[in-house]
Amino acid sequence: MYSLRRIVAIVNCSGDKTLYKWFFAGAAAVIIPLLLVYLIKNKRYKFFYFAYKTFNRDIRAAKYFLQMNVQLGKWNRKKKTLPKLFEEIVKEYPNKIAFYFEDEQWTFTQLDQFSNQIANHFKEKGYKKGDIVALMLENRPEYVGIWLGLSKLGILTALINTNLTEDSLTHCVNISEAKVLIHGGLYETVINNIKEKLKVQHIYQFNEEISKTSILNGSLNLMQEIQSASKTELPETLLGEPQDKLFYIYTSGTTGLPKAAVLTNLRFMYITCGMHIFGCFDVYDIIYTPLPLYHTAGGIMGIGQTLIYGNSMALRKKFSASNYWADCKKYNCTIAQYIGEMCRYILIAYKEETPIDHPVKIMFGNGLRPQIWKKFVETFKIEKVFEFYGATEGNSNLMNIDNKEGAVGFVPRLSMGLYPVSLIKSDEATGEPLRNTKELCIECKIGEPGLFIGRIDVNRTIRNFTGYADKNATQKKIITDVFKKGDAYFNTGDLLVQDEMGYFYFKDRTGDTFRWKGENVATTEIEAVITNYIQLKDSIVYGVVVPGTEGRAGMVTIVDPDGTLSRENLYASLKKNLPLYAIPVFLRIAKSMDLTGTFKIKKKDLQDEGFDVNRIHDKLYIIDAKNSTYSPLTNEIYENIINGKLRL
Ligand SMILES: *[C@@H]1O[C@H](CO)[C@@H](O)[C@H](O)[C@H]1NC(C)=O
Ligand SMILES: *[C@@H]1O[C@H](CO)[C@@H](O)[C@H](O)[C@H]1NC(C)=O
Ligand SMILES: *[C@@H]1O[C@H](CO)[C@@H](O)[C@H](O)[C@H]1NC(C)=O
Ligand SMILES: *[C@@H]1O[C@H](CO)[C@@H](O)[C@H](O)[C@H]1NC(C)=O
Ligand SMILES: *[C@@H]1O[C@H](CO)[C@@H](O)[C@H](O)[C@H]1NC(C)=O
Ligand SMILES: *[C@@H]1O[C@H](CO)[C@@H](O)[C@H](O)[C@H]1NC(C)=O
Ligand SMILES: *[C@@H]1O[C@H](CO)[C@@H](O)[C@H](O)[C@H]1NC(C)=O
Ligand SMILES: CC(=O)N[C@H]1CO[C@H](CO)[C@@H](O)[C@@H]1O
Repeated sequence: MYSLRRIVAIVNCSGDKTLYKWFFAGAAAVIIPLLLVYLIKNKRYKFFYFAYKTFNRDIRAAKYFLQMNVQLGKWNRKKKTLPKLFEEIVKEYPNKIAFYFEDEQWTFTQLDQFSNQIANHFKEKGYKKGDIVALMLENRPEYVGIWLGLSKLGILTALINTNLTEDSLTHCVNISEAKVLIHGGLYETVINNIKEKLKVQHIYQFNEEISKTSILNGSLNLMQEIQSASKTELPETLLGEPQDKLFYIYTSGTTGLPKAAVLTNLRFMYITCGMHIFGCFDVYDIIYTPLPLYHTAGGIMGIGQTLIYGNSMALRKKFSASNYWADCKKYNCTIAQYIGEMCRYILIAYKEETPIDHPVKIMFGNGLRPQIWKKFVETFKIEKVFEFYGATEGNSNLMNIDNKEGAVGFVPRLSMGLYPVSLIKSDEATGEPLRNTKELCIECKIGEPGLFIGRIDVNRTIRNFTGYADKNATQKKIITDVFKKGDAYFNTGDLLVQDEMGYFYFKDRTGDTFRWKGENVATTEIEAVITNYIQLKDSIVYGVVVPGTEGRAGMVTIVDPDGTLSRENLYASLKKNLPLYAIPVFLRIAKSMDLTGTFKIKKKDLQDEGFDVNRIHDKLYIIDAKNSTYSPLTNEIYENIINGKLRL
């Protein structure tokens, strides 16, 4: 393995350019003649052309992939866990800053000592490996310190979405089977409302100011409790195994109740290591993370860089579009994270002509829309964007490592066997895979959108699917008998399309496509047309149920607080660009829109409210083809639709 690592080290990102070229020349000398023979025999020139075009990219990807596998194999063999790797980092950089937060600075030693106090306290109270603690706290260094401390004891932390209230919050805490809930002072009222319904033994409250002693009746004050606890390392830290469970992370479902995905130490290490290697991150990079830490993107991909690789990180309690670049400048960040619609909000907040003044070179995240990609990187002078695709619990991750506009990643066409992800045909309306006469699934051709799936191999971390706490939910995400009897694939539930170069583009989430007048309507296509017209305003398209009609009628909600939207022009632009059946029937003009924790628009609530004039206080309109516009949806029209007097 040593010599392999040497090669990898030589051909690395910042490595010697001469050796790099030399390596390519060597590889080319072997591959090109072979390819030529193959081509002349098979007349596959086109294939050759694309293989040539993507050669550079594919060699790099192969190198990173190898590097990542070598690293993970090594950690696995040496039985490393996250707390063990963190100990090594603390030894290496005791006085380096781990976190910048507001005006605080936390060194690695401070973070380590704080987490030891947590561990020692909970050990004293009799908690042990396998116990579960639920954590609901805003972004701050203590957030990481708390779960890190618990992980040293082998305790699992359920990371609770701080935006939850009432039943959904009770549900998340309940299904985690946590014995303890730790929450921040900010959520005092929310917790007070539901605490009788929780099954936990103890509730700890964390107050921002230690001097603030008022807490909920019956709760414990976390900072006071741990004050006397020892700051020294526990022997348990050394006992963990890579397969030990670390977290429950709740998938941010835009539909249904959240599900708890199980995350092991090894998986945390895999996600972090993948980002570090594919992104060519350096230990001197300072990373800016305003993303919520209870999700994978911020809480693992981001935080992992600090805990495993020793990067300094600037945290922010809550994302703010107008402070994004100012923060990056303040903390000298060279890398910044984004998610969901964040980039669009940053663009909206930007005032033309303001000088660009920040040290950020690289951004990584998920959700940069193809429509604003170019404008974003040009406006803010971003050198590299690493857009990735992946689910917390999934085994089919992709990353765009070469700035390809709009792509979520790629898999070299030659190596689809090494990284077994596929696109298969599915029923657009239900999302169910289609099957051929042999009852097997049908693979898509280039350019054909399909359901993105990844083969499950229970023997390999990268290809495994560890499932949810809920076994039934786990089964629902697995498709069996895909390409041969007995195989199993993870179903991402997303529709992607692949081009000839191997790049993947996001098309749609299954369930986002609906049927209307016997035709399939893809919401993303309509959204693209609308976005072109309304520019950076928020909008979302979905299908709503109309009594007495087949399928779903299209509906669009647009946020237009100042009322400047012209309904005639909107109609004209939809008419021009879409077939008749795809033009939304209903239009809702909202003042603002709710977001999920990952900065996506909440479609489910809008869909449930439909076009019910009695439930919705926003302005509602219905398509009016005669007048080429959207006309107000009056109570009378609404009643007529419901009674079936007015047919759509
Ligand atoms: C949570 O558990 C408690 C106690 O078993 C139960 O009363 C409550 O209804 C549960 N709530 C939810 C939302 O599951
Ligand atoms: C706190 O709870 C205890 C027991 O449940 C009760 O006796 C006491 O009155 C409560 N105090 C306040 C301030 O609500
Ligand atoms: C950022 O860099 C500048 C110049 O090198 C330095 O003066 C400043 O202290 C740095 N800021 C932080 C938060 O480290
Ligand atoms: C996983 O490993 C076990 C035992 O080594 C073997 O029986 C099984 O076939 C393997 N499964 C796969 C999918 O490779
Ligand atoms: C894969 O996941 C299954 C189910 O959670 C688990 O039993 C198995 O140990 C995992 N295998 C590896 C190699 O992580
Ligand atoms: C899971 O599915 C089985 C069989 O379909 C059913 O009996 C069981 O109640 C389900 N469990 C849960 C928690 O939904
Ligand atoms: C729409 O057209 C109808 C005739 O087709 C007309 O009576 C009505 O006034 C028009 N409404 C508007 C808002 O222009
Ligand atoms: C990400 C986030 O915090 N979203 C929402 C959480 O809830 C508050 C108020 O309930 C909203 O203001 C946030 O936008």
